[in-house]
Amino acid sequence: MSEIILHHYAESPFAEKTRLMFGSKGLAWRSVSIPVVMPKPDLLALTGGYRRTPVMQIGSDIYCDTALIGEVIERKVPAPALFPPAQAARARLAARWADSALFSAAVSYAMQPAGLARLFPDPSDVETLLEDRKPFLSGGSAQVLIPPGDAASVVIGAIDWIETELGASGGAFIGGASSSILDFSLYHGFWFIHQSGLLDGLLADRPYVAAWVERVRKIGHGKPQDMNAVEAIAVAASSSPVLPEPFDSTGLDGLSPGDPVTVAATDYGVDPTSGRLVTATRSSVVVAREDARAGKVHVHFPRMGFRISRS
Ligand SMILES: N[C@@H](CCC(=O)N[C@@H](CS)C(=O)NCC(=O)O)C(=O)O
Repeated sequence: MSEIILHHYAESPFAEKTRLMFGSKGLAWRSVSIPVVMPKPDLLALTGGYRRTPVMQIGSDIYCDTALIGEVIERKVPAPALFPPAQAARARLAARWADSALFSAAVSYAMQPAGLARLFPDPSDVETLLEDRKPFLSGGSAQVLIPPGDAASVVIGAIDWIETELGASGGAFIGGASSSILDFSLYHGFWFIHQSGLLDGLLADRPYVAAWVERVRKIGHGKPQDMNAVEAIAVAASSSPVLPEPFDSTGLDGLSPGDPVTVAATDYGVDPTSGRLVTATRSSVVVAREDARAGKVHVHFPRMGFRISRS
């Protein structure tokens, strides 16, 4: 099996979610550092347009979005389960809320003046970041940054839910004795607030959440080893994509394999990837594209949260 390569940057909450998912499964993986802001020419050589963080590569298969990355590594290493079958719906539903509403609230909370000073000691970095993320505030269906009061309500509410549940269940993790997607999706927003120096104040009288944060942190990142982007692109160029899963036309409005399509996120960071439809299942879609440096790559996206359009 080709190695798992993660394209990410240290400060990204969704990358931290993924690093912990890898850690929970004890994975060995290669770590490619990508820029925090555009341009990201090496990443786009692989994705063809998708710019969000992180992206997972296995050979010449490129997996976008952490919801899909979780499902793919679950198939490779089923235990311990990220998605325990008996919690299949509730775990994914709660993770989806955490990855959208709680993530936006956590980032907005952390970026209040006291947090910004800690996150970005150089104020010009804040300006660069906000300029880069401007398109995230329009064009899609969701805005990442929300007003501070709204953000505080969501963050504090979520902390109180977790405190009550862990106190009542006596579980080490949200779903019970083992970690699952619920822990990783709920945790990464708090991790970002922690980076801003503002988490301790929120958890002063929330002992169960404080202990859980520490437990999740200790899961660690598995076994990462650095790789540079040029090497990763060479891996793609010398590999062939895996055999596609059977095509399921459900909800595809007459599209067939081979048709030219674009696939783009619907919430924010909506930059499209163009190519030929390779296959679609009820849960994922795969687009083939040629890149001058990476050669023929298959780019995989989840169906939920992404729009497939004929081009
Ligand atoms: N739904 C996506 C969200 C990813 C996301 O929003 N990542 C942030 C970083 S934590 C991002 O892409 N920011 C812009 C960038 O890195 O270019 C996922 O689960 O992967």
